[in-house]
Amino acid sequence: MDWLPLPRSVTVQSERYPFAGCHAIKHPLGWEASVRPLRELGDSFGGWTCFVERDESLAGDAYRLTVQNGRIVIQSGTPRGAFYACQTVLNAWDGKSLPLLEVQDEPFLAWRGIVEGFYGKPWKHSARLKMLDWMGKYKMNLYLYAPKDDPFHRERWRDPYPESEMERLVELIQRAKQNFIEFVFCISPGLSMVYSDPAEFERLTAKIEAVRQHGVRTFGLLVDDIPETLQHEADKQTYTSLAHAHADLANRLHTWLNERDPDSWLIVCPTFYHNRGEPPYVRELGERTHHDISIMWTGAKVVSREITYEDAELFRSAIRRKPFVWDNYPVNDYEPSRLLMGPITQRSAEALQHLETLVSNPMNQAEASKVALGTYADLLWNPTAYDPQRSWHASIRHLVGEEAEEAFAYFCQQNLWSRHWSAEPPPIAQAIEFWQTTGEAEPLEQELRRLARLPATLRQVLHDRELLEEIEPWLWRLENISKLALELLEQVQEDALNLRHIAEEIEVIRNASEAVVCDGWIERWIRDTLEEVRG
Ligand code: LTM
Repeated sequence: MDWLPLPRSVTVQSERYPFAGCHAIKHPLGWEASVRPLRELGDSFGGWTCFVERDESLAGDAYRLTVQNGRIVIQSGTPRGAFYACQTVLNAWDGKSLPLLEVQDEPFLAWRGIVEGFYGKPWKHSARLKMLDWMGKYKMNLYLYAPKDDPFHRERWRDPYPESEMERLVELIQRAKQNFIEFVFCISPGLSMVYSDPAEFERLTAKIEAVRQHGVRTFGLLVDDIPETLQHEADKQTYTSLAHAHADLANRLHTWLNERDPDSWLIVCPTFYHNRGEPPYVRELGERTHHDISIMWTGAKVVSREITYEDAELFRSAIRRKPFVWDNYPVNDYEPSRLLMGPITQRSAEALQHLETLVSNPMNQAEASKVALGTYADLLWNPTAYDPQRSWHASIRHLVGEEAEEAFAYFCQQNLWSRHWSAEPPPIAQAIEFWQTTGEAEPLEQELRRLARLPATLRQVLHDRELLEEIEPWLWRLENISKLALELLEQVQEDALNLRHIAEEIEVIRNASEAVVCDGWIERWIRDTLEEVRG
C-alpha cells in the first residue's frame, strides 16, 4: 500500500471490493465539510454507505477507520479528524476498489505545514490554491503566508492590500478552511517600524484587522533579516534593547488579538533565529514575551542539516517554551540554480518531541517542492516509522503517478545536492572516476546516454504541466550538457578532437541556463578533459 503519510497503526487485508463512492454518507450535524473528499467521488450504485460518528475520547485530529465490504465507519473527536479519515480512504483506493482496513491514527505533531517564506518570485495564486488542496490531502494543517517579495508583507507593510490582492487572499483563506488548514497571515514590519510609536502600532493592527475580518485568527509577526540593533532615536529612548522592543510589540499585539478573539494565536520569528540559545537577545525575548506566544527557530543554523534534540532543548530553555521550527528545506532562494529534490532527513522523533511544531520553507517552484513536502507530511505525522527512502518514493509516486515514477525519480536523483544535503555523489561521478582510472569509456557513455534521453522521456510522461514548466531549465541543461559530453567523449575515443567547438558550445550552454544538474559533475568533467587534452 502506498501510504502518504503512513498511518500510526493499520491492518490491511488482501481482499479488495469494488468501490466508486458512497450512495449514502451519514455524519454528525455540521460535519458536512469533513466528508467532502468522499462526496466528490459522486454517488455510487455499489451500495456503499459511510457512517461518521463523533467520539469525544479521540483527541485532536485522531480517528478510527474501519472499511468493511460496502461499509465505511469513521470515528473521530473533531471534524478535521473525520476529514483525515476520508483522505485515508482515498489513499487506499486505487480508483476501482478498496481493501478491508482497520486504522487507528493520530498525528505525532499537532501542527504540520508550510511557511511560504522565501525570497524571490512568490508562488502564483493558482499554485497556492493547488498547494492548499494538496496539503489537505496529505494531512498538513498549517500554512503561513509570508512571501518576502510580496511588497505588502514586508517593504510596504503599512499599506493596505489593493482590492484585487485582498480578494485573492480571501480566496486562499477560504480554500485553507475547506481543507481544515489554519491560515496564518504574517507581516514583516521590522525594516522600518518605529516600535515605540503608537501610530505605527495602529497601522500594524489596521493591516491585521483587514485580514482578521475574513475569519483569520492566527498571525505571524516576523522580524527576521533586519538590522540587529535599534534604528530609531525614539526606540533607543524607550527600550533597553532590540529584544525589549520586540517583546513589547509582540505582547501588545497579543493583547490586542486576544481582546478581539480569545482563540487567537500569535507566532513571532525573532531576529536571532538560528542558534543554540546563546545570544542575550534570545534569552531576553523568552523572558519578556507572554508565554502563549510562539517563538520560531530555524535550528542551530539558518539552513540546518540536522535538528537535534540537544539543540532544541538549549533553545527551548532560552525561550522558555518549545520552539516553533521554521525549517529551511527544500528552500532554494539562496541557491536558485539548484532544485532540492531529496527527502527531509535528520529530524528524529526524539527531536520533534521537543518542538511545538515544524513548518517547511519550500522552493520558489511549488510543484517540484512537493517531493520534499510529501516526505515532511509523512515525517511529521508518524516520525517513529519514518524511512526517508520509502517516503521519498511514495512522495514521487503520489506526485507523478506510476507511469512517470522511474524517470522522475532518476531526475530527482540528479538534483539533490545543497547546503542542506550531502548525499553520495550522483551516478555519473562513479562512471567519470572509472573512466579516469581505467580509461574504460563504456559506463560513462551509457550513463551520459541515459541522462541525455531523460528530459525527452519526462516531457512525454509527466502530465503535471506546472511541474514540467518549473523543471524545464534543469531538463534543458541536463539534455544539452550530456549531449555535449557525449560529443567530447566520442572525439576523445576517435582521436578527432575539435576543442574549439566544445569550448564554444559549453559557453552557449552556460549563457543560456544557470541551472545546476548532477552537482556540476558533467561540466567539471568537460572542463578537466579540455584542459588535459590541451596539455
Ligand atoms: O529563515 C528565515 C527565518 N528567514 C530567511 C528566509 O526567508 C529564507 O528563505 C531562508 C533561506 O534563504 N533564510 C532566511 O534567513
